[in-house]
Amino acid sequence: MEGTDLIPAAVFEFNSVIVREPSLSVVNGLRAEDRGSPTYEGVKAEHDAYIEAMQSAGAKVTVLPPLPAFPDSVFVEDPALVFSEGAILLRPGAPTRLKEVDAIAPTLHDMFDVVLRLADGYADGGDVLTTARGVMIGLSARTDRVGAEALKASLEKLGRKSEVVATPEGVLHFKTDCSLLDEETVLTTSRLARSGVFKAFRQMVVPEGEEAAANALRVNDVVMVGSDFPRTIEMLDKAGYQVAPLKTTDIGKIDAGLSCMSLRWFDDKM
Ligand code: CIR
Repeated sequence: MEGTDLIPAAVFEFNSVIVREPSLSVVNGLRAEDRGSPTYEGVKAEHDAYIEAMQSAGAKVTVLPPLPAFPDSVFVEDPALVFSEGAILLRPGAPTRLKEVDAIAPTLHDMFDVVLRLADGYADGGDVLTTARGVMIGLSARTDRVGAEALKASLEKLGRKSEVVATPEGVLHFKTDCSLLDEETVLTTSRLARSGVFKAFRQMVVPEGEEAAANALRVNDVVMVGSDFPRTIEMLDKAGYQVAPLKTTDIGKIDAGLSCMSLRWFDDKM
């Protein structure tokens, strides 16, 4: 409406999503520990269900083609960050993933007026949690101090404040251990809760033995949660969240969860 200020969308409100089809090479995806390889068919089925869940939650999904040269490229969250204000091309900390950035760059240039590029160091999107209070950047084996500071500077250019925090030792990404449930509430593992990073939030801690459930994903009214985690599903259900259980058994074998498979933003021109 002319003369009316736009009301900013809540941090979990998204109308636009980018995903990338898994390639046959996904079976060779990186993993910290060998718990057996995923099958291509398994990952594809999980990915298809994920796309459907995004659409049911009200987002328009752009599906990019598979990239056989990059086994982990189905995890589009890591090479870039996206916001209503613009996109940031990152520098993933795993050498085999660095060039995924060049593969996604043309799409982001097509879809965003502003596209920044991380100047230095390394940073993975999996280490970045966007909350209503600001953006949290977790230091990890993939995101180093130089990358985190460079990212902070890029975020400032987009008008977003951020803070650099620690990821518990041995945890792949900051968001491996947490997700946002609403403006005030995070779902977290007890090891991350203990670090004190979420003091300002209401915290829901995943039950012991279901740590991988912490990488859930709120999209509009729906909280997507791994279907292998019944106690977490029950806890969220009882707390009044609309839970959509999604299978993550195969992608879990290559250290992924639900946030990893998409880039999400609210496009106010839509
Ligand atoms: C990797 O090690 O890079 C992939 N196998 C898993 C990436 C998961 N991404 C994420 O948590 N954002």
